[in-house]
Amino acid sequence: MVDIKKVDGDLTVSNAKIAVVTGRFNGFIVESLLAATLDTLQRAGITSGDITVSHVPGALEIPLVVQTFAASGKYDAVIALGAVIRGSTPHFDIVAGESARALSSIALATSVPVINAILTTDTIEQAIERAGTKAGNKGADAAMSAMEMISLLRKIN
Ligand code: INI
Repeated sequence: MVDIKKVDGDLTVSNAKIAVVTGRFNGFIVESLLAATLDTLQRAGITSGDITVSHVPGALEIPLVVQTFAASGKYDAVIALGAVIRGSTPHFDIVAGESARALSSIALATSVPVINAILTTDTIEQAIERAGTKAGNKGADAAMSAMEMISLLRKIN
């Protein structure tokens, strides 16, 4: 019986450059995501010189900057951080849907992992829960996902 080949990513990577694109809208939530992303990346051994952070007005501006980082060829992964809250957003479906769709297509078009940590919640309480309280911190999860994807793509390639 031939062994099945397994290719999985690790959670530690060396020499990885990571860009983080951060929305200012709902900044109170998003800055908590950013702090956890940076903390997790650095605790995993990514040095501050290999991390670039960029701020944009809101979720709708995030994809263009993510695309610019991804297409530059200088980054191993790009993380998108934002918060779209239905309760305070009449055009929630447009803002949430368009940003998510664009991020997925950027990853496929550039072959650079794009980690979508734009929270989409019904209420501000749910957003707070995902930004460092009882549901963890999606910014930290995004950092782990970025490292796993960088590692996996390096192994496959
Ligand atoms: N942007 C967000 O990141 N979150 C939101 O909840 C939000 N709301 O509520 O509208 C939001 N809107 C701004 C949008 O992303 C653009 O910055 C704006 O439309 C200018 O293009």
